[in-house]
Amino acid sequence: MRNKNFLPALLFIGVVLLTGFLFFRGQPEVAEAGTSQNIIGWAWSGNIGLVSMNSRNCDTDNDGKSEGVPSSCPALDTPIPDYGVNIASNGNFSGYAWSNNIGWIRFDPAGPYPASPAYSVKMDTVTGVISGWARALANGGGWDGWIKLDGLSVNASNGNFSGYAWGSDVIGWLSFSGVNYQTQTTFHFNAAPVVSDLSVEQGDYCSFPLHPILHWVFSDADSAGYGDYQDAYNVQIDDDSNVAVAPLADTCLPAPGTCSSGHTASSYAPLISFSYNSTYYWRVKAADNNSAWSSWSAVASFTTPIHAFPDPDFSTVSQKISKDEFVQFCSTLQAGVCASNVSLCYNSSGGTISCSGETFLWTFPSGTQFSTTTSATSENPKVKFSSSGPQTVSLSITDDAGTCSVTKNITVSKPLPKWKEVAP
Ligand SMILES: [Ca+2]
Ligand SMILES: [Ca+2]
Ligand SMILES: [Ca+2]
Repeated sequence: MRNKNFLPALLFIGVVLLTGFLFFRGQPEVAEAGTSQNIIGWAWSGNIGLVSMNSRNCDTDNDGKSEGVPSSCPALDTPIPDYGVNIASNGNFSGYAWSNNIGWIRFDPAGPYPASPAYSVKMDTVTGVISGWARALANGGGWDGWIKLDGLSVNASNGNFSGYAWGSDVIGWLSFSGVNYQTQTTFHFNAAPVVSDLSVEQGDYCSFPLHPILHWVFSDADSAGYGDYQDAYNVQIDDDSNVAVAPLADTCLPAPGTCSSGHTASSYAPLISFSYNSTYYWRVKAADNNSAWSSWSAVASFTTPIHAFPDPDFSTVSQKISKDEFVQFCSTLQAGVCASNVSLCYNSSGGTISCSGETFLWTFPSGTQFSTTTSATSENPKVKFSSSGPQTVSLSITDDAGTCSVTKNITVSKPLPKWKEVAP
């Protein structure tokens, strides 16, 4: 500990006299009760002695009266106001500590601040490192009362403070951990989330281009009890396994993209154009609502279907379809029966080919009769409707990439007359 502080001795004495008056009389408004503040214990300075961080140091049963111990506390049953220093969930300090020598020390004093940083005391909620300014309220008469908290931190595993603050010549070095004193907090340190179980949903590629949907599982030790949830994510996709370098897509570019708050979905549908029969690689990381990021997941991969899905369609040979009359349905080119490939399938080169030879399944209204040579699994069935009016007909085609279907409404007319009436 340095001792270079006799210069302002007169001021120091004045402060002591002033705070003797202040002690438990001119107390500032204390926003929170001592029990609701999460810092307790003592700090110590060679110049001003012990600094109490919470009224519970001397009033352990919180009945507003001192227990009289330890010896730095007011005598037994001396009234004690509720006070204390608190760390909010965002790391900002508030509240007051008490020194028998210099009175109240406020941990969220208003600026302007005497030097950088330009803020009152706060803690990094991940590292526990403390920075910013506190201020002794007895400042004045040439003493600014500022205390710079720099080189001070909280051990996230046990809440113990360590290190020093510098409080000008009056206070000197203020230590938060020593043989006979310790400042500590019950502040809950945020746990970083974890992403796992990456999966890809390939879905239906009949109507839309390739649109794999990427899924992951977000977990956070603080979900239970503290309600943590995913608030941002970053997905990178690439066509080589080195996803980190020059990815095809990065959801946080242009910034901030999905790295900004409010991105709670644990799935993502990439907007890039995928190719068939190709392998893609991806990884994801996510942040909780306290802005703590997970590590990147391991790189996962998926392969797109070997080619585009079938594009089924059909027509009828005759324009007019009548009840109880056979009508030829056409899906593929068949010599002497159907004139063209109405349905189209695809090969691995991306070209269109006939669907002939793939798996066909037709659905006609009940009561529809097939010709003797065709059935519901024919490429080009010939059928006779048993009802007139609008009828629903569907065709699905399955190839080695997938299954797609088409449904159309057919209008079936009343039966044709069996004979023409001829005038006698
Ligand atoms: Ca008490
Ligand atoms: Ca968390
Ligand atoms: Ca790459």
